[in-house]
Amino acid sequence: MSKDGSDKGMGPSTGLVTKTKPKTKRPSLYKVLMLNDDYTPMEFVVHVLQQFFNKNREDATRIMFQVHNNGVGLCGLYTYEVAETKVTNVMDFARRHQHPLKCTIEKES
Ligand code: TYC
Repeated sequence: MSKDGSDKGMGPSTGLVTKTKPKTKRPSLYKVLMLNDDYTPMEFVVHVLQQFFNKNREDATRIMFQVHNNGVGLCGLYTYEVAETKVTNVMDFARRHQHPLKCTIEKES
């Protein structure tokens, strides 16, 4: 009860504290996958992996060979908007250099 006599219908305090769970959900992540083709030069792919996916030369080379040998390779995991932007920017860059390099997005299970 407050000093003015109103208790706003709350009754006596029971000392019970109810916690509300913070409702922050982690965003879903998406894989950006690079696809092999017969024409894009290996050095160009390594350059793309360094410039657009912040890989060092060693990791970039490993991923490039993974794609070259297996048809597909993982460039990174990002939120949807970031993944989409990477794919657009990479394919734009490749097209401007007249290479057929392709990337795709796949939802992380
Ligand atoms: N297969 C290409 C070549 O032999 C190299 C390559 C690697 C192309 C990875 C695309 O995503 C790629 N020149």
